[in-house]
Amino acid sequence: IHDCLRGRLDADKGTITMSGISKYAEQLTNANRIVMVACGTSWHAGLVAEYIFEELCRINVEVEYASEFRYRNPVIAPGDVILAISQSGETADTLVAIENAKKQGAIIMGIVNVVGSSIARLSDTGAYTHAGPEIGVASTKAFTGQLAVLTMVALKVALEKGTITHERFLQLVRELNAIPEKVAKILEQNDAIKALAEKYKDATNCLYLGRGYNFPVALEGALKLKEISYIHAEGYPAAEMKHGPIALVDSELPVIFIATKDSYHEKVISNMQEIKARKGRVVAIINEGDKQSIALADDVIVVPETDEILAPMLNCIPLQLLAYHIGVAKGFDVDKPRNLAKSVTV
Ligand code: F1P
Repeated sequence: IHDCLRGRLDADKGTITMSGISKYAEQLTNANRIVMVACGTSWHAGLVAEYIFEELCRINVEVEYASEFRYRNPVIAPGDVILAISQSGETADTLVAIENAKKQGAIIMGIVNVVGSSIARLSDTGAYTHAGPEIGVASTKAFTGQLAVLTMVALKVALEKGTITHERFLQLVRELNAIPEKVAKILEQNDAIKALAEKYKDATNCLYLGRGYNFPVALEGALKLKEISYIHAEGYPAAEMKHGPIALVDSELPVIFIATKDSYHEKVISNMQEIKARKGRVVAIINEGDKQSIALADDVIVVPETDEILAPMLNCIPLQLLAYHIGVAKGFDVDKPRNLAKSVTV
């Protein structure tokens, strides 16, 4: 996050500089629609960004799996901006999706980690995440980097469009600047999360639930568990639980709630009550002093408070650590999960 913010965010002056997007800044600001295309973890970052762009910029956003988008015949209209998100910059589905859109005249913006990669080269404009090399196959820090960059882009567009007040802009810039320190605080809890991993490592299924900005975090937590611990996991919007997944809940099922304080908190608490009433085992990611969650959950992981828009950057980290420690406890090579490739180039 430090590397990603450095040179771009000046919290003292309250400015964000992103030279990479300046060339097409006007098209982005006046975009009729932003279509985010990505795969896996990067797609989850796109989902969080959808909420952020809609909230701050009031632009219509769609988030598409590149692996579907490339084979469809999507309608690309003048004023559409295609935003490709990729850690490796080499994912074939994302690459072909943007090639197709480019042929139809769309402007392509790339949010890519690997400098000089194919997606970066094909993009008309964009910003690197500068998250550094991902050592493991499963994306982790790239996700937080993508969220930081996407948030900075949204903030710049919102300011330009006038859909955000200067005060709110400054408030978010200051909060963004405080994220690295808060991430470090979460990492200090490594041992406690390792102990939780021991407790839950024999689960055969896991449900991850969140609302709003934290719904994609639930998806990402479940994906990490699948990728590196080989435990079947599903991420769901907590509000959708009653439309099906609630049938899975019994005393064996761990349900991981992303329950940090935000505008959805009371609703998340009532979902937690529904799980407890069916004897599910609840692990909750919470903020300090959340008595309601503490009373309901079997286990909690406390993360520092931040603005709800930025919370996914913090909330994903204990979930990544949990998946990591469960994978290690089960004796798996978490850096090279079976059947997965760093960049899926076919
Ligand atoms: C997309 C992705 C990763 C996942 C795995 C396979 O990669 O699905 O999210 O962890 O490595 O590829 P990318 O387009 O972000 O490089």
